[in-house]
Amino acid sequence: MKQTNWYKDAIIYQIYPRSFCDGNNDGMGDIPGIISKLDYLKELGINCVWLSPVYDSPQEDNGYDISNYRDIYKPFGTLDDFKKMLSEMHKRGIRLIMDLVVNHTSSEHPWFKSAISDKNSPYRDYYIIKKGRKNGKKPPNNWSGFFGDGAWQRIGDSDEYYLRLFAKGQPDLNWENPKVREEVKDILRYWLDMGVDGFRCDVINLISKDQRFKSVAPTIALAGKKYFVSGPRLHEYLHELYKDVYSNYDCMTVGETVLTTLQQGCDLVEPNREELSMIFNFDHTDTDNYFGVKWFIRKFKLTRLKKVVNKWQQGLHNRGWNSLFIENHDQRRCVGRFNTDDKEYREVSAKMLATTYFMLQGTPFIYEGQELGMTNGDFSCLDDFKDVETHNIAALGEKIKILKPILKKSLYQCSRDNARTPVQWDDSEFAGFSKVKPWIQVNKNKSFINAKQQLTDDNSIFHYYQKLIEYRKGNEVIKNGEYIDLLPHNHKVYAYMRKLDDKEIVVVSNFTNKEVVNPLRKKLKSIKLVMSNYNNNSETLKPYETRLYER
Ligand code: TEU
Repeated sequence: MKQTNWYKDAIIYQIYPRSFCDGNNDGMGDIPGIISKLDYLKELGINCVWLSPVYDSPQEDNGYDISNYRDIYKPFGTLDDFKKMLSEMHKRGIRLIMDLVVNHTSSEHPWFKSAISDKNSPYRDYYIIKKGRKNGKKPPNNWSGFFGDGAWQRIGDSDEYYLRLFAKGQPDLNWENPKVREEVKDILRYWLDMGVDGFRCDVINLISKDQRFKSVAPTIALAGKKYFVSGPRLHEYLHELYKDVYSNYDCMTVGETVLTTLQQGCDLVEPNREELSMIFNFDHTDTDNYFGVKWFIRKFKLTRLKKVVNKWQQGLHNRGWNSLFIENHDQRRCVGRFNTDDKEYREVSAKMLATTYFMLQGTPFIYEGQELGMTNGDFSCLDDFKDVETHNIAALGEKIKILKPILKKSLYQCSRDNARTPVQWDDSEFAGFSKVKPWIQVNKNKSFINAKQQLTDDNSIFHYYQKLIEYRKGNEVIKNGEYIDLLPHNHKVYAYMRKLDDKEIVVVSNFTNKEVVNPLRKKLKSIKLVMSNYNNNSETLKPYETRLYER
């Protein structure tokens, strides 16, 4: 099948189904709710949706724990609802990529239930089950998981443990077993044959584990990562999926690849290697923390951000394709982050961040609510949080007393639930998300931050995104041009150029809440101003001002 690489022209909107729109008023978002908002998405201008998991699941990790890969979680709807949604999307020129979560299943998946209840089960070897040390009193090694606790779970009171790099209910699959790989391929074909257009591949660079399962010297973050991040057979497995499945469809894949170096990133996306279409790297979201641990908040520094953006923009140019994002369901909201402001300067902050990442090379992703400038949640106690990771970290803080004060502040600021509050459609009691109390609380600022208001306001963040999307479509300079950082050492202003033949695009963004003299004022004299978040073309940049120029 000919690969058209349509994803290079895609603008992808991420839907987190629980929090998007509740069609049947049970307090939880669902597929009928999504269908009711497709015209809204069409109006925004996006042409592809990434749908976070809708598969059947006990929801320990909101669907990233799948118990049936071929059916829909009932509160979200039925397979028929899903098919209707897909065809309604396609009718509107919107493609759909699914979340593919195959590093692990749910512990409620029939494979796992069989694997742990019967030592002779054919599914035993679908998982990674090992004898513990000290007669089973200690886990097989000292690896830690991503959610703040150990990576191994004891099976009952036996001396055996299963590996789970995330929550207890997320046992890792054993990709060494060829049968597991065949199962995954069947799942992929099932959805591709139904008409879906690709996959966002959850923590896909964790699927290959070093088979020696050795302990490591204690570290601050994620003990054992060198044995399970980008493991020895990762590239082989990905190529196998490409060869046996993806190559037969005009589809795309975006790998969620945590802790990836540029070289590893190139190896995953260089087209001739036939692995993935693109990856998400997280270097820019780690610029405001220490040791890659988001809970250890670090003061933002613009030059640090520029450095990692430069690395990936220049490093992948002409080698492989990039993805661009500043929010998702695991990150806090971008307004109020990267030195911006979610109060007085919220609107200009949202527009400035949007312009700054939208003109880079790669496929932009917009997370639900980002196009409205939604803010972090207003949680006031631990019970307000629903996320398994947040509760695990809170428990860890209790256990290791010295962490408690550090964690308390960052828990509220960095909890993933900040991005999971219901999308604010209007100013009614439950923000037009639902008629009943939602599964997680609605932000109070729905009274003035909501889609209904923004659709009627030409100057809104929604309309600003709409213009950026329109500008990007078919623009060869943005798609293929070179990227040049114009002020690599400037701590206040981010300015870059995109250049293709004799055409240029320049973005200038003030990342501070103060006026700053535009350092490029002389150079930009004869260039045309295309878009801005202020009505200002003076030599001074207002707080969080952004300007998009072209020549
Ligand atoms: O996230 C992978 C991942 O590494 C996250 O744990 C991330 O580091 C964390 O959310 C930051 O706090 C993916 C999904 O996006 C996430 O929602 C799932 O919980 C996780 O995989 C397990 O499937």
